[in-house]
Amino acid sequence: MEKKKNLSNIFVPNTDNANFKIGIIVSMWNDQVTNALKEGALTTLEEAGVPKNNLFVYDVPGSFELPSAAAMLLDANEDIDAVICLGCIIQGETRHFEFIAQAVANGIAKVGVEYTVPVIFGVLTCNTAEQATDRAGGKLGNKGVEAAASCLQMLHTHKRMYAKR
Ligand code: DLZ
Repeated sequence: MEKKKNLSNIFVPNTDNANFKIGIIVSMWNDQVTNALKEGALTTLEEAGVPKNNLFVYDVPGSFELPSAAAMLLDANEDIDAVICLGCIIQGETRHFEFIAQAVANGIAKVGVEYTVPVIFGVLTCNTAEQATDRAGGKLGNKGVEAAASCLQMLHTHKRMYAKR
């Protein structure tokens, strides 16, 4: 079988993950793609030792809603240590792509800075549907896996930074 190749070098920290509580927000636009991202993220986190009960999955209508849903979750539940945002924005005939992609990227970054916890950008921004499926369990790997790996890396960085407080 052909080996699936992620675009980045993935390092998944696989120890001391049992106490992390992680929110996963999934956009329902292009849901075949985003469900594959979700599966990739869930499998990676569980294989790294995060218990199923510590993973809190929520759907939102589209990627535009990802930042506000991440903020809502962090506001509503102080136990959440990090949030992974998963979405798929595909270029259409109108200018929606640039507005949504820009707003989502800025919004997700802002939530992370405001709450000082990892808020991960697991959003595909593609020119074609084929580019998206290639990156959602296809020949270029799975961005959901990368998002989960980034999340665990950032959680350990956060833990080290806050250890002396
Ligand atoms: C409206 C819209 C369009 C045209 N395209 C996408 C897309 O490619 N990917 C995506 O995640 N969401 C899209 N949306 C929906 C918006 O993100 C949002 O849900 C609606 O504008 C309602 O706020």
